[in-house]
Amino acid sequence: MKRLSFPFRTPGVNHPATILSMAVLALLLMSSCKQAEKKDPEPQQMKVNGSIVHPVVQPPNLPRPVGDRGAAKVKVEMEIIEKEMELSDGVTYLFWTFDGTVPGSFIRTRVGDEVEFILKNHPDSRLPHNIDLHAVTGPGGGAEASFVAPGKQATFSFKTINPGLYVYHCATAPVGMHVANGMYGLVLVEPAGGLPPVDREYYVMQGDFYTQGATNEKGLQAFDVQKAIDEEPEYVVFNGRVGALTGENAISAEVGETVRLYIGNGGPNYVSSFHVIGEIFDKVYLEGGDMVNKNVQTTLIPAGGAAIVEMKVEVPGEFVLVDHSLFRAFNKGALGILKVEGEENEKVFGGKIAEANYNPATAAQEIGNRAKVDTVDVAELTFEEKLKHGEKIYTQACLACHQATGAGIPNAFPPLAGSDFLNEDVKRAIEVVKHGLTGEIVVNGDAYNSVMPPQNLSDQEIASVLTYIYNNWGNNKTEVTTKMVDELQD
Ligand code: HEC
Ligand SMILES: [Cu+2]
Repeated sequence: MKRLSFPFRTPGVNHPATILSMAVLALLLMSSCKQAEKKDPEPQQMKVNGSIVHPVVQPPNLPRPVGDRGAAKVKVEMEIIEKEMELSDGVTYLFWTFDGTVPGSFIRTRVGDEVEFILKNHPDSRLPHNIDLHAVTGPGGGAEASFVAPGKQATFSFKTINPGLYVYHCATAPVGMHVANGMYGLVLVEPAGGLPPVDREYYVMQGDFYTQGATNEKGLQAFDVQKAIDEEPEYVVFNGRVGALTGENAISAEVGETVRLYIGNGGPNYVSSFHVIGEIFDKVYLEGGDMVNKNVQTTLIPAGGAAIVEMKVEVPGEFVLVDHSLFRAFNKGALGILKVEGEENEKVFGGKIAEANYNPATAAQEIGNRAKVDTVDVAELTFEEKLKHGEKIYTQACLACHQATGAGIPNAFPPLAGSDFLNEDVKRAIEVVKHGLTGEIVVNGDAYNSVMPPQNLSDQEIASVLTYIYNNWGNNKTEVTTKMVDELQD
């Protein structure tokens, strides 16, 4: 740049128009010169220096950042292993894996690298496999070139020309089945100069699993092709099993750190609505590409796709990674924990400050009045009338929690069908419906420790709904009268 500025200082070049046009020219020259200086060669033309043996690191960990190393020759060796592992406690599955884990080990490269990929299929395998890397530009992403029978190995090479986070997976027919059995992982191609440094990085991949047995049915479970076709998985999990990222396996960070998650979705079927409860993604590299979105609550990760999310963790606590299609999270396994330790930060989160009853006077009065009117003025319904009336009340007031058949929901709402708690003591049952219930109770041997809110029903409505319940679903056929309800203390 210095050489260029010299002529403008020469005396004699003093006509305003000349100066202006020369200034414009100088600007143009400067900017084009700057571009030429900064611009790396096209990724295809990038020269490689030296060679590196790529390390094998087990998820949720991954190799160290590439940083500012130049493009190099990178030798990746990967071994296909078919092996039985736990899918959930007491539930095992014959997984097909890259490097013995689901997802397979994380491959970390930079743009311009020349990758020599050696895929080995363990002699104990029963099937041939291959690999399709979405980071590869070439037929099948390397699938044909890497096809290997048990006890064989295949070598192929490719140059990384598009930076981004990519899925790899087996692409041997039936492809869906190879993926459903766990054959996927992520490959990162960092841009020149690397990604901005962060304090922690983790590797998480979602997948859906199709077992012949129902969710949590113990023992070795076979793959169920019909459930896979119908897209009805028994499990939706992070990193290949229920609990891969909870309890002792939780990922961790300290207050003030920035955490980067490389999130992939192997599928084979489901799309993930990835969310971390109690955190906001400061940055999301959408779909693993160059575009960065900021301040995101939930990011969509397609099957066969990925995203990079970053969050600075400001307060301690357990932050829950979920697929926000919530029944997958709470019933099928798609849950993980990011455990953050460190000092509380009350400016960011003040915690619970106070707790009090909320009892609007108008509603309470209304209910009181209604109950009085009912007991004083309304004649007792016949048994048949109570059944009809009770069914209506049940549908309006109880069904949402206790379910249409009175079966309840395990661990949440106790059953009313054949309930020993209900049949033992009618006065207690009336109290429950009148005043609600909190604290631990045991119903048919199962403990519940939850809250049933007071139901705001009139004495007549309580008599009807309980009569309906007692005379259905195998209960003891008690008839509850308005008088019985009225006699109990309000
Ligand atoms: C918002 C959810 C909810 C609604 C609505 C609800 N319940 Fe409950 N119910 C519960 C919970 C939770 C418990 C257990 C409370 C505990 O753990 O202490 C319970 C317990 C009971 C019990 C005692 C335990 C058993 O299984 O026998 C009875 C009887 C009962 N409810 C009847 C009713 C009736 C009748 C209605 C409708 C008028 C109703 N509930 C509406 C949530 C609900
Ligand atoms: Cu395979």
